[in-house]
Amino acid sequence: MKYILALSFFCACTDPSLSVDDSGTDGTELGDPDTDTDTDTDTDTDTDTDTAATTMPIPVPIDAQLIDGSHPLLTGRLDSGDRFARAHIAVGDVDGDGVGDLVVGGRSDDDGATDAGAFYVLFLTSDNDIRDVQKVSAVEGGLSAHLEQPLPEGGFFGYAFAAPGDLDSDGVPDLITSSPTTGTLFVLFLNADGTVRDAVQHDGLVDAWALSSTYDFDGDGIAEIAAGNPNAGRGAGELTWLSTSPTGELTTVGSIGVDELSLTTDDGFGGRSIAPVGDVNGDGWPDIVVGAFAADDGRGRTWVVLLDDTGSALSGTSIGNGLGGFTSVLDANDNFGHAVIVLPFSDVPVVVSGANRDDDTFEDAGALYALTLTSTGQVDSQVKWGEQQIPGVSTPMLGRWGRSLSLLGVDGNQATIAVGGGARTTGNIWIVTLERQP
Ligand SMILES: [Ca+2]
Ligand SMILES: [Ca+2]
Ligand SMILES: [Ca+2]
Ligand SMILES: [Ca+2]
Repeated sequence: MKYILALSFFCACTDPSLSVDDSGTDGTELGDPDTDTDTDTDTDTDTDTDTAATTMPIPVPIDAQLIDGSHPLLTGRLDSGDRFARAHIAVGDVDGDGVGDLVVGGRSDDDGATDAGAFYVLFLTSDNDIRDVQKVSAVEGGLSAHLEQPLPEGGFFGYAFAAPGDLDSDGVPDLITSSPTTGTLFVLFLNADGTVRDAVQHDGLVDAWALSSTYDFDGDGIAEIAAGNPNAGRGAGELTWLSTSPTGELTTVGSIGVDELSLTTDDGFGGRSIAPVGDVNGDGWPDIVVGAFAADDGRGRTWVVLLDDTGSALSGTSIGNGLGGFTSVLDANDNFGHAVIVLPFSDVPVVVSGANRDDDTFEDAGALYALTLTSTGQVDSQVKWGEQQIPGVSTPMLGRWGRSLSLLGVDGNQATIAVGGGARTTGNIWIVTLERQP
């Protein structure tokens, strides 16, 4: 048997289109009341100590650039409550200019109907700005001509994304997204200008609140898609494996849930983030990390799930408050694990997990934790990136920084990621450059 890491997972990627990732976050839907009754007393005594030594495996944030509704290319386009950047993904180089592009969802966009949803293709420049934007919604971007019915009210189109690569080999990367409230998945074949050339719609497979393109277990050249439904199994949550094809078919080929892991009701496993992590335990088969942000009274957990050659779970380790070697203190409703990505450095991969309702600076400011893992999936080292430690980032009250994450690329000792914030406002996204220090 063999597997092919999706999109050259461990390459020293200079092309952001090679990045694998998924999304992430948000959440008014599951235990995330807008009428926040959080009664945290903030008695954290975090001991986020770096194990100072030679070259630190965990990089340091060195730059952050904000893209929000004040950007000249977005002015007047984002409305309050659109939830821009609830999820986003490095889809690949759509326009073929050599720079990978970023798809950013706005699941509560009101084009066509209230909360019908939308996404934007942001054509990035090499200095992490955007040079053009294409919106795809019920009324823009050529989508509606290919749908069986209009995007419905409350469908949250664009809630989660997977980047499967160029499925149909026409030179333009393609995209998979979801309307989780209607149980619909969309395989979208894109044009080089970001509009939709064709769409294949699938109803009834899975309510996908998280999506990720992972590994090619069956060796057909296309990585299997992991879809997370945190509401499955009375809220224990479940991951569903989907195999896709060059024509946009999707077939269920397996699952991971309460039968495989020690999940309990309301853990919310699979919501709202899943990411490939490489071969953690060195058995030759690639493994995954999966968020469970609702677990433990909303403190949240991040699972490291060891897989066999078919994607079945061999075992899982949950990382959280007092669990899995994690040494920071999580408060109730911090939502650790709401967003998860992996920085695929060639030697030691770094897991980044968002706790977008961290209150250590102020209410729901948000924070990120960066972790390296032992071969058993426990935390080996960890660093917390709070608001004060990110150059240029000043999150507003209720900033929810880190509600969503995506990986733009890794090049040597540098990584570039996108970080969503502003959950209760219009929404915003930061492009953050990280660098390992000698
Ligand atoms: Ca491009
Ligand atoms: Ca294509
Ligand atoms: Ca496959
Ligand atoms: Ca493994």
